Amino acid sequence: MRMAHIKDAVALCELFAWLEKEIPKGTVTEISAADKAEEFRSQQKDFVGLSFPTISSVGPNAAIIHYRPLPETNRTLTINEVYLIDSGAQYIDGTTDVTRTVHFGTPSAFEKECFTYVLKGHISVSAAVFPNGTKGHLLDSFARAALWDSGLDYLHGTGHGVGCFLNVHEGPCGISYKTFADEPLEAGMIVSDEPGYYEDGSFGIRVENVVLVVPAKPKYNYRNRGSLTFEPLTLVPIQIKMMNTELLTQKERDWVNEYHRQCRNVVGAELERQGRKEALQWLIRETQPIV
Ligand SMILES: *[C@@H]1O[C@H](CO)[C@@H](O)[C@H](O)[C@H]1NC(C)=O
Ligand SMILES: *[C@@H]1O[C@H](CO)[C@@H](O)[C@H](O)[C@H]1NC(C)=O
Ligand SMILES: [Mn+2]
Repeated sequence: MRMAHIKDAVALCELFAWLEKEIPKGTVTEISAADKAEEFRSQQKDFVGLSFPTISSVGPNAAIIHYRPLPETNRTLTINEVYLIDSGAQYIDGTTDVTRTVHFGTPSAFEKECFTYVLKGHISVSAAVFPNGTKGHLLDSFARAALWDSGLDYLHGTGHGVGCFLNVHEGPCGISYKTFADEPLEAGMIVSDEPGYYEDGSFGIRVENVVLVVPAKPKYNYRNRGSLTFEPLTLVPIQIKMMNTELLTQKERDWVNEYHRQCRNVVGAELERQGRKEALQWLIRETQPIV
């Protein structure tokens, strides 16, 4: 699973570097961007196919949660609208599912504010330390707290189980306001962490990583039950331009910097090995520390 996620990140770094160059020409559409993502993934070792139809959506289309581009709805990507791409692949060594929300021009203050609440929720789940045996259900509100605090929310679950060269959506665990498919989380399980925010008729935001449940070692060990946390398997930069860093706490800024350091080290080494220079430059630029 780790290797599959590194290869998948290579493909997405290539995609974003390519989009940055091509979008100003006005020739990239939701469908052609999705096709390009598939083309880059298919160049990776042991690629078998997509793990689900790509959600490639710009502006108001991204506010439709289960949108997928069709010839009738296909919009052109521009430097004026937020772009959301939720995509993944099957490799013989693992399954991926990742969402990134980016702007190729200048996002509005409101778009950044909403993005930042979503990011805070994503981090809150990803960095959570919780007792062994906790059900994912209990973590769902962690992902929503920053949005709720401002009177916002999203109408879907926060995470689903992910198989390894198996179903991209699978049980027995999940992170949802619903209580079904909710076996207790155990070390070694893999789930997604994907809060979002959708402004009807305007834009959609989602930040999704696939994360591995790992043992944690907090200060105490109440009744010897042990503690767990998550380790991100997805290693794709989260666009700094979309963040209002003033709304982030020091702990959240540290999380972003540590996450980006890992993306740079791990995916950077693979980009270098594969000789993908432009994507490597893009990765280095997108993983500068924030203050
Ligand atoms: C998507 O829209 C663009 C124009 O914006 C058009 O050139 C292209 O053919 C469309 N693609 C499909 C598959 O309809
Ligand atoms: C969690 O609990 C299960 C079942 O009691 C046990 O097998 C496992 O080792 C525990 N994990 C940790 C990290 O304590
Ligand atoms: Mn997902």
